[in-house]
Amino acid sequence: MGQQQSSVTDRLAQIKGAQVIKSFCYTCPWTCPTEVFVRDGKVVYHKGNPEAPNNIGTRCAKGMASAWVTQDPDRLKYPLLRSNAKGEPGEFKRITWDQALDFMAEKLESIRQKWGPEAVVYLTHHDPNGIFMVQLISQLYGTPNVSIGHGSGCEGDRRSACFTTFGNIFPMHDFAHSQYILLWGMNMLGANQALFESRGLLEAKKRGAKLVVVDPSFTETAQKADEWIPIRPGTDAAMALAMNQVIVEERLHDAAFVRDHCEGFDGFAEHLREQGYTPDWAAPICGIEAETIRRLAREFATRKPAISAIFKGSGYYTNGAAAGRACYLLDAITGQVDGPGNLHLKDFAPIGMPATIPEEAMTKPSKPPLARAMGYKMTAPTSYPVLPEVPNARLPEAVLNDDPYPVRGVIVQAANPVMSDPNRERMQAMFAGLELAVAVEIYMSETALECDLVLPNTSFYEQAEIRQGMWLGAEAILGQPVVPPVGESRPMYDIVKGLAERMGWGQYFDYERWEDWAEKRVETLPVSLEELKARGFWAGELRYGKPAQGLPTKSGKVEIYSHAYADAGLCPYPLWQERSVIPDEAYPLQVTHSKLSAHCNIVTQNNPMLMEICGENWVEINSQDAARYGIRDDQMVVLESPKDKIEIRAKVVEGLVPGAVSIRHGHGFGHWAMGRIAKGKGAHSNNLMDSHTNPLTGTNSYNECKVRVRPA
Ligand SMILES: Nc1nc2c(c(=O)[nH]1)N[C@H]1C(S)=C(S)[C@@H](COP(=O)(O)OP(=O)(O)OC[C@H]3O[C@@H](n4cnc5c(=O)[nH]c(N)nc54)[C@H](O)[C@@H]3O)O[C@H]1N2
Ligand SMILES: Nc1nc2c(c(=O)[nH]1)N[C@H]1C(S)=C(S)[C@@H](COP(=O)(O)OP(=O)(O)OC[C@H]3O[C@@H](n4cnc5c(=O)[nH]c(N)nc54)[C@H](O)[C@@H]3O)O[C@H]1N2
Ligand code: SF4
Ligand SMILES: [Mo]
Repeated sequence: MGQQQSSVTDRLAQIKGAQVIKSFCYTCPWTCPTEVFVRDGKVVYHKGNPEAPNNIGTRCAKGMASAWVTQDPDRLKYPLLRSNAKGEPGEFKRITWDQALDFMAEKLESIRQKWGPEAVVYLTHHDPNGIFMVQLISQLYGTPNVSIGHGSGCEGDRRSACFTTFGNIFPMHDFAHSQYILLWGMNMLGANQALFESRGLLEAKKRGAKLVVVDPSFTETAQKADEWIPIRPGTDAAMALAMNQVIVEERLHDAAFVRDHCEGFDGFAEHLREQGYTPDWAAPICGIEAETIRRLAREFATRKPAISAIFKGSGYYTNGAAAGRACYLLDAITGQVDGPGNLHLKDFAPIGMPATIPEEAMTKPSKPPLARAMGYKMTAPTSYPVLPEVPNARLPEAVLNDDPYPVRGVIVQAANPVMSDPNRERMQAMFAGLELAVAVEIYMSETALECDLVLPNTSFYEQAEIRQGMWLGAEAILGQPVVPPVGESRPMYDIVKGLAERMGWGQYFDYERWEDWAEKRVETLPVSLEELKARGFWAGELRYGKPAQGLPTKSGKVEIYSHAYADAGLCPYPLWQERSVIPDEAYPLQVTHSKLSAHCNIVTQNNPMLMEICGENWVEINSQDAARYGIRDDQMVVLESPKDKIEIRAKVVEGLVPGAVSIRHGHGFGHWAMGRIAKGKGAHSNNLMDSHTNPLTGTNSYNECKVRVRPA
């Protein structure tokens, strides 16, 4: 098949008179390998790489529209320095790269002198080549505060659940081989994950697998499901614990698997009994009948291979860490871990670091990372037991109150916390309070507007990168520059090289061409750079059955009993707790969020093709609630929380739990910066919420918010 497909590539290249370069898409975090067709320095066509297991040649609408980024007139072209007072929306003047890097190096040095290296934080999400900055700012400069995975802004709860249970930070999903798929708010056909996973889900369904979607909303995925379970928001932990209880009580668990590969099954059985986590207990909490919970538990335990999977749905609340663990414990006690058709414990490719820094040149941090120092002050250690990343929404405490210690510099790359984190006002106040705020961006983003220095970054079409591929097995993928940089924009490896030269560390970043560092990074891979360039990816063997080989948890086993929790003085088994914000008479509706298929986060709203498909966001409201509050379909409404209000279009739907509203892609629209197409379209919802974080993981809790609604 590969050969046949690649001849299609050759024919297309001939017809288009174009050169084909293997690369990958980074419009969303799933990084599909691609073939990019280039003629006269322009992208004339691009498609999925047919040989790559991630996407098998397919792409989504966002990826198909992505080459716009190489020609968007609103892209940042030059380094910019603020020319007005902090706290006001920035006015900027153009400066040279030399001036920009001198300014940044001097500020970094002065912060280190005054406050220590830990007073600088580096945040990135959409993180091309963030690893270069991590090596500079963490290993050499000496701050422990780097967040390259953006865990607390995103899926910290899911990662922590997977990490504490299976010792793996990145769960993937072998849906293609499943017989029973239980998704807890994971909207695979709306907010798509890796494309082979979405395709696998649909293939499994065609084969006769059962798909059950637990979600307050009748989502794109629920619409394709055999059964939609309209759960009350923030109550997944209760339902999942009750399902565990049925499986244990009726001895439907996998006795051999829990004996050989798990720690703590008997203790968990006791815990469920003691706490009284039965379907009758859970039913009124979740709004799901006890008999349905019982039936689903029995089905899940007996129709194998099965998978119980989560993404952000359960993690949007302050009780999301326990919910995530409870959902994964269904996989654990039924022995459905890392086999074909199960939750898959991803293997990672051994990609080397770009810089070799000798031990004696490294600066050891003298203070603990913020994730530890800010930790939940429960019992003994003050620490987030399970997520070693900067808790974003609490960063203003360090900047504005010096709690737990002063932070004075923030470097943000390819993330936009002023728009994506809860409580915009607090984030803006934080940026105003910094001695150095730098945005490395492709647009003048809402966060860049608050910064001192804005550095234009190349897009993924204009730079090289080697990174982990988003496939079940180990995989390395290569992104290659296919067109020249827009304006004077630079890739991170050049920005870091310029900074390192000024800060006395130039010898560690002494590459001339990108191939120089790339050669080094692939030394540890069983493939040469030439082979990677020709094929675009390297994929290792797909391995199943890791629990039998020992897991990187403290016990080496699947931890039903979590040592990480126990060591932090917490209950080692999941406990049910109410979330923080409960609707009341004044604000009777619970906010939920969900993403849209034609957009990715706050990345795609300046793309005219995607905006033509979906040009604004909206709020969904159940028809009963709409009638109660006098709301008509397609009408503009005011959504008001105790903190702020927004005007947004309403869609009246049947498929939503009464008492909840679903703001679709609420953080991604209503831009007041970015570009001409994005600006002013739709409504931005994140200032409705206060800065709630999950007490165990430090993750932002975007749905901790209650509102009332009225016609605008
Ligand atoms: N097209 C597209 N794809 C994307 C993205 C994108 O922006 N667009 N973003 C990417 C990123 S960064 C991420 S993190 C992932 C996120 O992937 P998902 O987590 O699948 O996406 P979301 O839309 O954030 O939330 C999923 C669902 O959770 C439901 N939900 C809300 N509250 C609850 C609850 O209490 N219980 C349950 N069971 N469900 C609940 C919502 O109704 C929604 O349908 O998607 C990635 N893929
Ligand atoms: N209310 C609400 N809030 C949410 C969510 C939600 O569902 N609801 N989802 C949360 C989730 S899951 C996530 S992951 C976060 C995402 O939010 P963030 O982590 O802040 O990041 P992104 O949306 O990925 O991208 C932000 C910035 O990256 C820039 N960018 C795009 N490509 C490049 C590039 O190649 N180089 C550089 N330097 N910059 C680039 C864009 O211009 C944009 O300003 O939002 C979170 N916030
Ligand atoms: S899934 Fe993500 S990486 Fe793949 S084509 Fe779509 S936007 Fe690009
Ligand atoms: Mo995310």
